[in-house]
Amino acid sequence: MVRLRVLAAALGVLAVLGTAVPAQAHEEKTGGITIVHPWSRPAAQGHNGVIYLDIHNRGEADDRLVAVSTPLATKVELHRSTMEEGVHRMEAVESVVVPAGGSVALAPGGLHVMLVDLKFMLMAEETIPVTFTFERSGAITTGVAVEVRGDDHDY
Ligand SMILES: [Cu+2]
Repeated sequence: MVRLRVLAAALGVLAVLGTAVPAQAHEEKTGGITIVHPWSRPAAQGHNGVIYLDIHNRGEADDRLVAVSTPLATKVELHRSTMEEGVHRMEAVESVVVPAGGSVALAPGGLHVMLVDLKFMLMAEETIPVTFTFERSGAITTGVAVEVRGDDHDY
């Protein structure tokens, strides 16, 4: 948290985040949308990072994740991983639909948020500030935990 506060101050994002970047942000809500346990992996400055999360929609209309932003990356894209003839590829997608009364998982090997050209190293056990914007329900800014997991490192 100490390093995050320094980064946040340096980037001038504290005004946006207030004082609260919850370290254990397992659920955040806006409108009918709930974000469940967003997490990232350690990554080096200048490399790409990744964010995974589950999104639930308790609303009565479909919604779409249309943008993700963080001051820690030069650019943020929504990607889908595919496997074609044994070759791992990623393609950009414009948005991710979250069906009414349903959910969508951004998880290793499938949909994910790509943090392009990190401005800072992502270290294990840090929490990074990220804003998720939905077409109908608006924006949620929350802390995303940087975690080391034992699975392989494909996006
Ligand atoms: Cu990707």
